[in-house]
Parts: sequence; structure tokens; C-alpha cells
Amino acid sequence: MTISSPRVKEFLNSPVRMLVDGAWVPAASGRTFDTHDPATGEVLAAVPLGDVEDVDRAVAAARRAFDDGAWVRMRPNARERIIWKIADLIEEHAADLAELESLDNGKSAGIAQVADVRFAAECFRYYAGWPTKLTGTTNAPSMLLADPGQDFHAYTRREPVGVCGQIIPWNFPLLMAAWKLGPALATGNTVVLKPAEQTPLTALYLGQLLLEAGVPAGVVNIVTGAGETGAAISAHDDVDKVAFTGSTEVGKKIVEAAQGNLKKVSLELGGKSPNIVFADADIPAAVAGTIMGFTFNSGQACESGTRVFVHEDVYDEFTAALAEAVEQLKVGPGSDPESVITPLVSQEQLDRVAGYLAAGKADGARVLVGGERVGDSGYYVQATVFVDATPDMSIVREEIFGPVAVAIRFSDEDEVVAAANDTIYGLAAGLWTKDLSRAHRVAGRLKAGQVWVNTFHAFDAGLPFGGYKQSGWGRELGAEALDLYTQVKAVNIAL
Ligand code: TXE
Repeated sequence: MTISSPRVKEFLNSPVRMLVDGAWVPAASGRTFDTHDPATGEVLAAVPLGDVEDVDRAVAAARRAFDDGAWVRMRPNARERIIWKIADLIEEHAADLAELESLDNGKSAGIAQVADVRFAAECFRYYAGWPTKLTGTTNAPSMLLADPGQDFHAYTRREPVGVCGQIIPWNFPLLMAAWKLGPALATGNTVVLKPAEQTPLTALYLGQLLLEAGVPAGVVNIVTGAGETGAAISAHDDVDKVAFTGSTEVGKKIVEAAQGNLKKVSLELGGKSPNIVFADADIPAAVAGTIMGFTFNSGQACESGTRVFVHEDVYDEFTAALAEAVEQLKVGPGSDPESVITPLVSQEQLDRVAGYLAAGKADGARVLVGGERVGDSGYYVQATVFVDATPDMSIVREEIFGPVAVAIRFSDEDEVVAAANDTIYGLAAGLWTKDLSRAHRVAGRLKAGQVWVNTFHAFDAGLPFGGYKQSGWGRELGAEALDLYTQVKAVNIAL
């Protein structure tokens, strides 16, 4: 493995530690787990395996940091400056973070720098603007039971929820940390963050930048470990809120675990997003956007457009162009700037995606393009499009989380809206048309938290993102995320 960033070299050459109460510590048990380079399977680093004891320590630190008020009562403009500084530091370390992300996750370092790292910085900048703008209301109560002559002054305050557990996945490790930390910090909460076991490194690197930016000790704690560590956070009685991004299956476990103290829960879960190509679409743009829709991050994105509905009038033309373009996508390591399809994150994900490729073939769908694993080292699969699938097949119904799509023919708008909504998920949807009325009409009928028209994966820190149905609870990003991290108090004063 060749590493070009001196900072990344230094980071990987030192023992990797967790961040608890402002200090870099090993796991209390002294145990570690390995994180791997998906391009080769080589071990990158041994990382502390946090368990219940580490979670207890981190939660106690976050509680103390919350209760002592150093963060929550800090002047809003001072909090703003610290959060803004985090963004500055991310930009200063952009190439380092991108290389580390590529090594740990497998994604393209070039794309990580312009997408993941840049968006992470933008997210902190966006939320840096909020501490000075959080307001309540003043109200005019009628107070039916009070003396009619009595006046009142009533108002609401937006207060932080308290200690927040944040459990994040491996597909956008740094970016998911930013989406979670930005609004939590802006609103004065303290945090115990758990990165995914496959990709813990950039969150820890970010931890260094948080301290450098001036985030006080204990305000953000980062505990590394696997599902058990996450479970300890979500079940912890002194955690006031848990925010989770990951599989729908684990999302349901979080809801169960949270019941002990009825902590607040927000969830961003799986998807099986439709991407609809109408007959009047700009076909070359729709082909390019469709490919981006299901291959970005090698398909390891919860909002991926994996069910591609194509109007019968353009089906043959579209699928032929799609197959030709998909055939050209270069498969290779994230260190090669030419690579479009980079390795999946782990052997487990490779097995999972290979299982779906086999199931699609066994169920009788036809492979239009791709369909195979590439090589026998590293976790590579070809970008794949299936055709001739039926709605009951697992490749149509289940989240695959690899660069795999199914093209499905349709003949009218009602039919395609019904088919697009025929899923347990509702995270995102795309549609391609030149007809403005159709665009708005169909956007309104799709049951998804995010609809893209003539584009895909178009995100903005100011636009809320989250799921209908089993794709989640609550909205991240935008002003909506502030609701996840604040609670409203009504104060009513008899004058
Ligand atoms: O996810 P998990 P996995 C989907 C995608 C993928 C599948 C499995 O379809 O193929 O999930 O991936 C932590 N209590 N998504 O198994 O297990 C875990 O340590 C608390 C969609 O990797 O959901 C990690 O930090 N936490 C998705 C995080 O949950 C637990 C992104 C996510 O891991 C836990 C990733 C438990 N009981 C996968 N068990 C998206 N929405 O973007 C695990 N974790």
C-alpha cells in the first residue's frame, strides 16, 4: 500500500485511539479490531474495540460536558466560530482526509475529496450559521381559568436534547459524521459518536480537528467498535437521543433498545429508489444520470436509483445506450483517478452483492450488462443492469447496496407511479422528463423524502433528507435537522 499524505502516514503509524473526554485512549479492555483496505484486503490499522465500559465512560463525559454548560451556554457566536473553524480545518486537511477515506472505505480518493470531504466542510459551515439564529416564539395565551384581568407573558425556548448517541455507517464515513455532528453541535448538545467498524479512521481523524477547532473536552466523544458498541449506546439510560444511519433491520433494533428510557430516535435507513425515464426525456442525460444514480460510491448509497423504469417507447434505445455506457466504466482501486467502480467495502458486502447477482440470475432475470465479480483479490464487482425481472424478485424488492440496477418497462404514468411506490422504502426517487407539469405532478405522487428531476444524488446542506415508510424517521440536513436536536420549552409568566 502506498500512502502519499505525510499526515496520513503519521496517523497510521501511531496507535489508533478513541476520543473520550478530550483524551485519546485505548479500549478499557485493551482489545482491538482490524480495519482493512478494500482494494487489497490488507490490514490498515488495529482500532480499539470499545465495549459497554467505554460507552459508559464516554456517556459520563458527554453528560458532564452537557451539565457543566461550557458548550450549551457558550455564546452562540463563539459556538459558530468553532464550528466554522472545523470546516476550515477539514478543508486544510482535505487531501489527507480523502486519502484516508479511500484507504479505509475503498472509494476513489479524487471523488472523496470533491464530494465527501467538500460536503462535510459545507455541512459544518451551514450549521455554523445556526447557533445565532435559533429562536422561539412569543405567545398570547387566553388562559381560560385565570382571572380575566391577569396578564401573561408566554414564550418558547429551543433547548438542546442533551447527550446524543450517533451511530453511523461505512458508506460515507466522514460525511455521515458531519451530517450528525453539525446540527447536534450547533444546537448545544454533547455527543457519543460511533463510526462503523469497517471505516472508523476518518471519524477519529476528524476528532483531532474538532479538538484543534476548540470543541471543549467531552462535547464530542468517539467510541469505536461493532454492533455491540452501538447497541450499548442505543440502550444507555443516560443517552437522551440516538441518531442512526444504517440498515432498516438494525434501525428496528435501535427503536427497541431506545425504549428503556424512551430516548428520542431519528433514523436514516435503507432504500430501493425508483428512477423513472419518461419518453420525452433527454435520453443521453438520462443515461448518464441513471448510471450516476446506481453506480455512485459503487452503489453503496442508501438513495441509489436502482429500479430504473423506462417508458416502452424509448426502452430499447435507452437500454442499449445504458449497456454500452456501463460497459465502459472502469473498475479499479480508489487510488486510481480513472476508476469509476471501486471495490465494495468488505468481503461481507461482496458476498451480499454476489448473492443478489446469483439470485437475480436464478430467478430468471437477464443480465443486460455486467453480472460478475472482478478478479479474486479486493472486493470488486462489475456494474450490472438486469432486465426481464418480475416485481416479486429479490433484485427488485431488496436493497442490494452494490452497483446493481434493474431496468423495468412501463407504458403509462399511473402504472409507473404505482410500481415506483410499490416498496417498503421511500428514501428518494428520480424522474427524467422535459414536461414541467408532469415533473411536478409525478414528484407530488412519489412516496419518497427526496425527488430529483433530471438529476440524481443532488444534495445540499440546506435541503432536508430522510425517508418515508421504512426508510426512516426524521429529516437530516437543512433547518429540519435542528428539530431532531432540540426540544421546545414553553414558559408562561403571570405578570
Ligand atoms: O449495516 P448496519 P451493515 C444497508 C445496506 C447494507 C446493509 C448491511 O443494505 O447492505 O445495510 O450493512 C451499527 N445496535 N445499509 O450490516 O449493521 C454498526 O456497527 C446499534 C444502508 O454494515 O446497519 C454500524 O456503525 N448499532 C445504510 C451501523 O450500525 C448497530 C448504510 C450500520 O451498520 C447494531 C449502511 C445494533 N444492534 C448499510 N448493529 C444507509 N442507510 O445508508 C450494527 N450497528
